Amino acid sequence: MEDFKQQGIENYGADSIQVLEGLEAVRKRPSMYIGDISSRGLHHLVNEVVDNSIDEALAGFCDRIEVYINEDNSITVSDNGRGIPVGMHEKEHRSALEVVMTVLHAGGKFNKSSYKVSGGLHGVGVSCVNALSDFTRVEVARDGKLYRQEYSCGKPTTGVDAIGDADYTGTKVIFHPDASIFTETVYKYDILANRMRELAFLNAGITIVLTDLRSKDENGNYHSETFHSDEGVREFVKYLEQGNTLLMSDIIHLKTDKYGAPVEVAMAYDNGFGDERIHSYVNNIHTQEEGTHVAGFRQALTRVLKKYADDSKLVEKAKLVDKEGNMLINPNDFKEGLTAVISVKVAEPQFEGQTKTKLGNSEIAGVVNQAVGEALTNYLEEHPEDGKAIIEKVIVAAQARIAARNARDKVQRKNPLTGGGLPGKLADCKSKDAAECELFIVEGDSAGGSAKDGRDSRIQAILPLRGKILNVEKAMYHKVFESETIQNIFAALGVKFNEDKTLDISHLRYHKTIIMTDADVDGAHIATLIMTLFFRYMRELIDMGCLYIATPPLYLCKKGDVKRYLWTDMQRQQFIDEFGGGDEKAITTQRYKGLGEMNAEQLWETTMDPAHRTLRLVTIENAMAADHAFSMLMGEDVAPRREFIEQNATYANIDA
Ligand code: 0RA
Repeated sequence: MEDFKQQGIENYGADSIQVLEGLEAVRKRPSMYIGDISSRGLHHLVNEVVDNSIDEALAGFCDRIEVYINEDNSITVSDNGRGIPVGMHEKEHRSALEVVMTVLHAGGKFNKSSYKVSGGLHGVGVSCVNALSDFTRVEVARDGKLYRQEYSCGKPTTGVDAIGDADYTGTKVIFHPDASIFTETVYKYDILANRMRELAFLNAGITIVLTDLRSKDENGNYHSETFHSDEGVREFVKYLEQGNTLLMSDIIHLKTDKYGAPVEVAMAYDNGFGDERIHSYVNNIHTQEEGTHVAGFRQALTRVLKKYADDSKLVEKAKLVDKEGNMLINPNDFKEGLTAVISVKVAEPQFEGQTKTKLGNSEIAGVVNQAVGEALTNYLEEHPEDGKAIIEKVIVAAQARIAARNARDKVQRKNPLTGGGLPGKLADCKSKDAAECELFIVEGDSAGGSAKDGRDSRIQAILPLRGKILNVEKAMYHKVFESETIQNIFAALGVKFNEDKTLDISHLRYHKTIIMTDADVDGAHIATLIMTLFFRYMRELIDMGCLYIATPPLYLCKKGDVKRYLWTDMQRQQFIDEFGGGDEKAITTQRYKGLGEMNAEQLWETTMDPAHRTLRLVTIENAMAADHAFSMLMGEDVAPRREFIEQNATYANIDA
């Protein structure tokens, strides 16, 4: 009781913390609380706990958070904050710690930080995590003592026990997700690392350490990374631009709350020609569907750059004006090569849209517009060389847009002689029901031939590609539309591009596009080029789950009458053990170097037959990670690419 009064918590009054719902409700309908019970939900549990520590940090009482993936796939999150209060809760007649851990939505009512992460997306609090864990232990170091309580499925199994002394403060939560609830119970390091990295960029000054205790490397060390940013979202943009060449001397960065809400924005132009990459956040939540904060950013960007371009007279010189003297520049011309991170804190965020990740608060548009307008104007004044470089880039973008319109018109004009504009190389399927149709994009003409002969021609279409396709990460927008290979892909799919670059998929011809390349480094590279094309130009199709990668086998192993297609070296070793008594020479192995070595029947059996094949769905778990990966893999700088490939050496192994 004393405890709360000292902390000023009495303001909330005993009534404000009510038993709203039992945790049984959470166990009955977990998806309602954490989105889903698959991998996403599993990882969401960690975010939910870390968010509480971040809130404590934002309140100014914590600067270090440690996250461990334990050997049994339980998770430990500890922080050096004040520690969850353990004193008696007046109305509930039990420890505040127990209330926070076992009552839905109770946590938020205690901790008075105004921009709570936990007000956001799922924001259900640590009690939800407790409900969905078959074991939870909380340790609180506070007032010189260490307290501990344990739970099972959200129910306390011990009291709040003082178990020792502590000369520090903080909270440690250990939870083990309940396998009877989750369909996936193995944590993926990378998913957690991406989120921790993002949180470190978004909350400058906090150190987050992630350690995987499940396995050691050859030196006996656990895999561990420390995420910390002194420069906040400025460093975030630096990270996203790694591998690209910046067009300007510095990254534009602003951080202010003088317009009514805390706003932090960083932005830079690079010399690439892809569309803008804007990563936006509200209270640390990634706003995938954007919203008023992004709208405000765009308004300011267009307004300030338009004025600057006008004043510079560069546009006139480039003859990009009509008869009335109006600039032939449109807002999209400011998007090319732009990378920006927008982070705002909103006291009562309204989230809208399909995935509830679109900020609706109208006042925030003005806040961001003013903040960015002022900072950008000042920056351009102080860095006229950068201003000039940006405007020149915008001019090139406008010229490219006009060139692209011509190229696109050419592509999109229907040609009745070739079946309504379909590419001649396409072996189309008979069905016209897009929902059941599949397009195989196949590397090489010879593999294309086998695929064509082996397919189910009712629903499977084949588009063979010759050689490499254009790297759209480096190519100018209109070059993309001038590339015959890419024209063929767009035309076969039936997609079009509007004047504002948005994608029109109303005439999409296949709901599945399957990339089928050789299982070697070149094949992996071609697959990456095609994925880059989809990521930068047809992102919606990835989001809709329309893009797949075929997995052709690496080996055909035989022993007598037994014949098996095998995909990994481990499978081959098993075959050797099982049928050759461990002797490699006792079996025959055919190693498929390329798709072309398989005949039509083999290709159908192993790779194309919907009843037996394995397709890998291409997803974007995390737009930030994908953005970074594509810049690194496909950008101009060789050094980070080499480093990246060395660290993620799975491609190299394919050819081993
Ligand atoms: C309620 C009140 C106070 C702090 C916290 C909760 C708190 C919760 C979590 C969860 C993870 N780490 C945490 N750290 C703190 C304020 C306590 C005070 O005023 O001393």
